[in-house]
Amino acid sequence: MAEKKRIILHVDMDHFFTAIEEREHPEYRGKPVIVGADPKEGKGRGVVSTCNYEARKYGVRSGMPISKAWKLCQHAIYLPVNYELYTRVSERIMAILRKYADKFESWGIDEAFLDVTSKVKDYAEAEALARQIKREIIEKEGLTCSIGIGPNKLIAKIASDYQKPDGLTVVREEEAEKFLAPLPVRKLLWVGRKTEQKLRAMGIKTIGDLARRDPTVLTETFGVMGTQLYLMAHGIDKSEVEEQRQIKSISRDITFEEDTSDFNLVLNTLERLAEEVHKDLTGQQLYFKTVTLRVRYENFETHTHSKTLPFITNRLQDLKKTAKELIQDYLKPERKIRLVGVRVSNFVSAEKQKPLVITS
Ligand code: TTP
Ligand code: MG
Repeated sequence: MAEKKRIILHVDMDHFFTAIEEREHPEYRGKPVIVGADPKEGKGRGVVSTCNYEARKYGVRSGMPISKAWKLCQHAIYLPVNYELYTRVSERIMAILRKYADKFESWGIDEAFLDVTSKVKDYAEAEALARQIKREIIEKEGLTCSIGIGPNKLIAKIASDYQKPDGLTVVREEEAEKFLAPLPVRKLLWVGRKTEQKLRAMGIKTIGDLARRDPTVLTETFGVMGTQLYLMAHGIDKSEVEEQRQIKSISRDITFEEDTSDFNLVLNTLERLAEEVHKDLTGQQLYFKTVTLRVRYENFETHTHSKTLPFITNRLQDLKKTAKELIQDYLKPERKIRLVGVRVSNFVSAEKQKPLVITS
């Protein structure tokens, strides 16, 4: 007997941080809300983490300098990032989602893939299941999400983004190519700006344009990624929904809305990311030895650079200092930065290692 076709759901919470803030403060509803760095009357450093859909009407976006958001929408409600609260809500939502799946994979703070193949008989049942999930999240957490249903992770992820907020999009295997065809190539998960430009120069704007190309030409131009792009354009993705193993690392990164050579902005953002990683770390009672910095330049060239400390620590100042040391070589006036990230790893649990822990 042929193996049963997979049915995958991708769940993505709507404007997650701001939706939680609106839930906690109903008086914010209907007004533009922005979570991120302090705008300081337009002089603020740092970036927008996210904003609600009212703020998006003014052109505000994730990763934008907060000073630019201030120019676009001064009357918005500006709030600091309350990562502890968002993480708690995220954990509860993941627990709700996990029980609906054969295999479950969380993806960042507000997204997850669910393989529901054995739980449903067909797409109609999968759709009913998705409605039930949406209902449970509304009832228990008062938050909306968007869900995509498809034959693999790629289609499910693109489908969840298709109608937002509070969306539900079902794409059966036989509809996949038609669904993808009119969408811009950017929607294929890892097509960045540079690849997009290259494709555009070849006259390829939509996923359909890409699907019609000769795969050998794509491979000649893009190497292995060319084959990958061709398969994705045809809606093919064999990757499995992978259950999580033990936490090996904690990381945060941010893509700037516009590539930047403003090093104050980069350093300030790096500090904020370190603070977020640190909160998570203390929440999980972990101590680290290794810090890894990630920098992506405007041409998508990505560098990671690690340093392993000679001691274990959970101190924010160790994390900040190491991350700042690691970034120095990458701050070049002629090279704009697109993304910056920080990761800690090489963990020792606090409980096991109490006597060794350095605290002050
Ligand atoms: P997203 O799912 O990308 O965004 P969102 O949930 O705010 O909005 P949407 O309705 O379009 O899904 O990211 C989830 C959360 O991660 C978001 O609420 C804030 C945070 N985030 C950052 O801190 N920095 C970023 O650059 C991005 C993209 C998100
Ligand atoms: Mg989201």
